[in-house]
Amino acid sequence: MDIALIGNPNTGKTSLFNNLTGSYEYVGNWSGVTVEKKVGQFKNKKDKLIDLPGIYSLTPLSKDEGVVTQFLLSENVDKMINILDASQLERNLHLTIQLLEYGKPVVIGLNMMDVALKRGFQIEPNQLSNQIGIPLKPVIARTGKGCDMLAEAVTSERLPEPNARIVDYGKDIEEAILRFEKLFDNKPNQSTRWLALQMFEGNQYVIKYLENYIESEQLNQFLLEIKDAIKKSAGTSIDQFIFRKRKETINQIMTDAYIKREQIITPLSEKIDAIVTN
Ligand code: GDP
Ligand code: K
Ligand code: MG
Repeated sequence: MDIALIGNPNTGKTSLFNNLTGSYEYVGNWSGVTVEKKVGQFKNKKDKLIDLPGIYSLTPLSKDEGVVTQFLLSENVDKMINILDASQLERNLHLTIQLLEYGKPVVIGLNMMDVALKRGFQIEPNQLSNQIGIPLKPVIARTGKGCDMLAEAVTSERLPEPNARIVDYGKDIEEAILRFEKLFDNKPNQSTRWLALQMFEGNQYVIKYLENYIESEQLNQFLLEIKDAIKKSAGTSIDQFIFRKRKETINQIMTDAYIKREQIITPLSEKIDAIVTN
């Protein structure tokens, strides 16, 4: 199976990649750009791990976001590991939501657990996993702690379908997504919900891709109408509106499963051993 490793910059992707794969890896560039591509083999020798550039969101601002979007549009990925920095969870979850919307099975590697615990964050991995609705394993990629559990979770045969509707974007957008689905004669491989939301955000790679399926004039008209509707009803641009809706969902997740400053001082190593198992 092809498993992709995706996360924000500096979340420990390289450290995790090295921990999950054996020594074998090949290095090249992603097609058309000078961005390094790394593919390694899991220690089980059956599954492949594909390293992607670190990004905060899929909507392309630079070639790195472009590489990840193009990858999701063109390559056949079976599963994904979304690596998160546990000490920067709020910021990291914006990408997670976009991956859930993509619809392929995702497992979260909650990294930097030592940093988060040292800063006094109280984290409930199981509750966080339930809130987000997908498997989650706490890890410390720098030392390798928890990495075997993560490998086992992601390479196991059956993974739950992620909840692509984790964010309810409200009447205007939800109805537009339904109308969007009717514009296709032939359905693409990717989730139309994901394609619609990426298009609404202005992901140029997705818009270009959609022109293979829908006439660009019809696509532009459709896009203008929904942008207008959001401007009228919410007074903001559609990308800001989408960002805000995701933020509301993230805030809810954070309230229920995260950050409560700890009152009792337990030694750090004991806290880590209680939460991150080998
Ligand atoms: P990338 O930019 O996402 O590939 O992240 P790297 O693997 O290069 O890691 C960035 C920095 O964080 C490096 O200095 C790592 O040694 C460090 N790092 C990675 N994982 C952990 C972790 O779980 N805990 C701590 N304390 N540091 C980590
Ligand atoms: K780095
Ligand atoms: Mg790296």
